[in-house]
Amino acid sequence: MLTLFMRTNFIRRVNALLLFGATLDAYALKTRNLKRERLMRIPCVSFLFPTTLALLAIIIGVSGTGSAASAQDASKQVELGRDVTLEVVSIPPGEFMMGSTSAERAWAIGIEGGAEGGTRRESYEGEQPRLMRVKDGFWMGRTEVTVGQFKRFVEETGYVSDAEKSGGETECFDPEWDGYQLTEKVLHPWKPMEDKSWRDPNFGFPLRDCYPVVCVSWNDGRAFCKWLTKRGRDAGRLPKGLEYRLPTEAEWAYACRGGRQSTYFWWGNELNDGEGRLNISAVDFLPGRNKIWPLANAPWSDGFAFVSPVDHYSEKGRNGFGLADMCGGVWEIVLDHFDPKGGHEELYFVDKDPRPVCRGGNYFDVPGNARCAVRLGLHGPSYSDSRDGFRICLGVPRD
Ligand SMILES: [Ca+2]
Ligand SMILES: [Ca+2]
Repeated sequence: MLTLFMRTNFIRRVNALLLFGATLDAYALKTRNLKRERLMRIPCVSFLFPTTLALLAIIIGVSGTGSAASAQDASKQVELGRDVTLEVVSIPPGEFMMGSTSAERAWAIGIEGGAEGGTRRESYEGEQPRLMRVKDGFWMGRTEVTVGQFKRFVEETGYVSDAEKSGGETECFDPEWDGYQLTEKVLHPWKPMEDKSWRDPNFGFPLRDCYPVVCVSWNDGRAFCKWLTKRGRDAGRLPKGLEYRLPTEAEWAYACRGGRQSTYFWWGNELNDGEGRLNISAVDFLPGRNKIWPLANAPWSDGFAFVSPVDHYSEKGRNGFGLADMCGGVWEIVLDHFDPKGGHEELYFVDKDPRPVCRGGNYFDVPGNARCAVRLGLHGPSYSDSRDGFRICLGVPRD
C-alpha cells in the first residue's frame, strides 16, 4: 500500500514538473521567430534549467522529502541593480483546498489558536474548503519584498508611496500604548500617523534593509511590480508573455500550502511544530519593555516582537515550495479584491469600493490568525500599516 502511495506520489510529482516545464517551453516556443543563437541567450532558456534540475533531482532521488521539496532547487536571482537582488522560486501548477473546515475555525478561536471568537473573520474563509486549481506555473518571491529592494525601486524611479503623498497616512505602533488591561478588551496598539512611511514605520528601533518593507499599499506593491516588469523588458531579460505582479489570492493560498492540500499551517496542523519556523506573537519582550504582546499565544520565543529579517528561520522556515514567512512575518497584500464570502480561483475584482485582500498573518498575530486560510480585506487600495507588506510573483498577466 505504501509503495503504491509512493509511486502515485512520484508520478504526480513528475507530472506536475513536466507540466510546468511544458508551460515554460511554451513561452520559449513563442520566441521561435528569434534566431537560434539569440534564443540561447535569452533568460527564458536559463529559466528551463532549474526546472530540469528539479526534475532530475526527483528522478535521481536527491530532492529530500515532501512532494514540493524538489521545487526548492528551482530558483533564480532577479537583478535590481547596485548589487541588490530578489530571489524567485518556481511553483508548479497544481490543486489545493481554499478555505478551512469548521473544526479548523473552532481551533483558531480556541485556547491554542487564540483568535477572537464571535467575529466575522472565520466566515471570510468560506463556507467549507473548496478545491481550486492553479493551472499555470509561476515564479514567486522566496521572501516578502524587503526594505532594501523597495529602496532600490524608489532610488531609481523617485516613486512616492501612498503614505508619503500629501494627506497620506499609515498606521503604526503607538509608543504611548499601554493595553495590558487583560480583564477588558485589549486596546489596539496601532494608530494612523501622517509623518510615517516605509522609510520609518515607527518601530522604535533602526530599520534594516533585510526587514520586509511595510507601510506600503496595494497601489505601492503594484507600482513595484510594474517597475520590475519594465526593468526586465528594457534589459531583454523578461520572457515574453510573463510579467511581474502581485499573486492572485488563489496563487498565494496555493503557494502558502507548499504542496499540501489543506492543513492549518504549511507544515501541518500542530502549532508546536511551528517553533523555529515563523514570527508571530510569542513570548518576546517588546523593545524597551519587560512585557510581551498581551495576547501572545505561541509558548516559545521566536526572537522578535516586531518584524524579523526575511527568511530568518532559513530552511526550517521554508515551506514545501521553498517559500519563507508565508505564515507570519508580515501580512501579504495580493492582487484580488476582497470577497467576504471567500476567495476565488480566478482573479476577483469589484467595481465599487475595492478592498485588497491580505494573507498569512503577521508578527503581532496569534496562531489562529496566521494560518494558511486566514484572509482579510484592507480598507482600500491606498491603505497601509506597519504589519502589511507584499510578495511578488512572475507569471502570466492577470488583469
Ligand atoms: Ca514574534
Ligand atoms: Ca508573511
